Amino acid sequence: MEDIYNRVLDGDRRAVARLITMVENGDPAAAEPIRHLHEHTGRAHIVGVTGATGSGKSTLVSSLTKVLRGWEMSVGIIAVDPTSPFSGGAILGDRIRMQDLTTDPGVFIRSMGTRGALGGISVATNDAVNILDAFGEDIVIVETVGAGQVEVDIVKLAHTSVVVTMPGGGDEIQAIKSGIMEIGDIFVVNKADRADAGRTYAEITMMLELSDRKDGHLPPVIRTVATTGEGVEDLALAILDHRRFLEAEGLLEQKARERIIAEMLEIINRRVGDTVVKALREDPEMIDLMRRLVDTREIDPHSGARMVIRHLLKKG
Ligand SMILES: Nc1nc2c(ncn2[C@@H]2O[C@H](COP(=O)(O)OP(=O)(O)OP(=O)(O)O)[C@@H](O)[C@H]2O)c(=O)[nH]1
Ligand SMILES: [Mg+2]
Repeated sequence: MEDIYNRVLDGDRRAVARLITMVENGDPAAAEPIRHLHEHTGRAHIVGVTGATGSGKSTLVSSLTKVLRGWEMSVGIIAVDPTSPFSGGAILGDRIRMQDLTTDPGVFIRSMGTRGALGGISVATNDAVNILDAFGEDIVIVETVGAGQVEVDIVKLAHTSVVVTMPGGGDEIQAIKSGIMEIGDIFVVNKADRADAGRTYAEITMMLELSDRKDGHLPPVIRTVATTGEGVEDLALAILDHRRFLEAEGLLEQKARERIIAEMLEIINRRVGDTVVKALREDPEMIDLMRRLVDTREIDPHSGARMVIRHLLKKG
């Protein structure tokens, strides 16, 4: 157990799978190996792939991986399935779609549930990305179903965010509402074999031209047919281009820093939440506070919250 991190660093795939299972289960024994691996992270390029259910993300990730493998890059894939807390049906579907990759030693595929973490990219997903990074993958791809906050969260995790849309269905309008236009670094109109793909392409291009990007990067819009691989090489090139852009502007470093800080804040959030819940249940002073808050209504929720925080900091 002590040397699971050495095995990860030595390229042992079973150790990688085992450690990811440990972080997924919240196993405290994962803390030590994660700590050791941290100094070996920061090399992989992290690509987030998000978009509506059924837009073809998994098929696209699969063809993209084949292109990257052709360029001798190693690829780690994490498919985050927010709908299912455990390995469910959708994951089985992903396995089938990505099946022809599983025999390639240069590809590591893993599905993870978000365990109801309010749609956010969970701490476990972050850990899994770090493990694959330390393992030595050149590219780590994280696939998530776009469901509002998740798309925004993925930016904190990814260096390059790819937003996958498909013709029709009014997805594009939905996308603007959820602020997705501001967060995507590359837009894909997948299923470009469908008749109405041209219109979707034109709409997205126009919206991007109108939107005001803070980083000065006008995202490319790429048409793909994930099932045949058409356009997928352009997507791979756009990802490598975006990395060069980030490097040239000094943004890669900045993103990496923001990501580590976001990760720590999320862990703090989680820990503080657990500590508060535990205190409210078990600490006599807190139980009394709850009584005054709920039963006698002497304390309002704002004052109650302040008192809880003060109490916990004092106990520190
Ligand atoms: N015609 C056409 N069908 C496609 C294309 N890409 C994917 N599909 C099909 O679309 C369906 C959904 O593809 P997936 O790759 O599972 O989509 P997804 O976005 O990963 O789906 P979820 O993970 O469930 O959100 C499958 O039946 C694919 O074969 C494409 O470019 N053209
Ligand atoms: Mg999928």
